[in-house]
Amino acid sequence: MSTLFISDIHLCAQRPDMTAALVHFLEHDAVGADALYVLGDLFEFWIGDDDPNPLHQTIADAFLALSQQNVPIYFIHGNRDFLLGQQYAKRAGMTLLGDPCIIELYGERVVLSHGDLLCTLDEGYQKFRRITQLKWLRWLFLRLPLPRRQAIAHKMRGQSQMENAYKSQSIMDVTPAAVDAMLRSHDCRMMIHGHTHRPAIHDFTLDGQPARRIVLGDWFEQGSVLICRPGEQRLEQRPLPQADMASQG
Ligand code: OKV
Ligand code: MN
Repeated sequence: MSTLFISDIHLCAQRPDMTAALVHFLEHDAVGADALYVLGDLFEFWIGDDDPNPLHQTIADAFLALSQQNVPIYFIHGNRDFLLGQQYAKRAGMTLLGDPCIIELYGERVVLSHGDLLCTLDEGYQKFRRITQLKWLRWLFLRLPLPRRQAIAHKMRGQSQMENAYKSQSIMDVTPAAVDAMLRSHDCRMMIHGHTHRPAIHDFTLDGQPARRIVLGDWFEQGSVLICRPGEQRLEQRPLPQADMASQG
């Protein structure tokens, strides 16, 4: 009996070791789980389900195989792969969820979110979000020819990297008041999110009652997974499978 949560894997063609690590996780660790939740930023960027990037098919195949072994897979968009659509979700056997989303986890109500919504002090990012959330602008973007989308996305990522270099760590973390408000408005005492790349279990008090916020880790130098069982949550960092094993699949 276990439910798994991962996020912030940031898959891209430049990190074949990460793709191999995730496929290994899906084929070995996730089999037999009650469910797998992916809380966003599975991919480093996403410019449409029609992108022929072979990495996307490799990952879709691995997720689909897991879902066919009766492990339901749920996906919440991150700030990087927010354009991932129903078409790809179907190919990967995943169900798309909104952000935030409330689930009942072994009898407890839990809020799930990617976490970017909670970083309210990051004004530059929140402006980016407001613009790219506009329905008509997304519609337009997705109708551009693929090379145009690639060029625009490449430019936007370069711009963002320069801006982030000047942002302080505290601006890029969650705002405690935003966490409290999200828990209160959904009548929950537990939240699970990613995005900040600061894996931790934070216990605190909310309106006189114990509350818990679990932050998932990223996959950059290691794997990271939250394993939930009735009454228990364990956050694990895992070394990547050996490179020679990874290349053998
Ligand atoms: C994802 C982020 C790039 C942050 C563009 C409309 C517009 C969507 C888009 C283009 C970029 C996603 C889809 C990407 C996240 C960045 C840079 C910063 C902070 C438009 C709708 F405006 F051009 F019309 N995009 N891509 N960033 O490369 O995946 O999260 S992306
Ligand atoms: Mn993120």
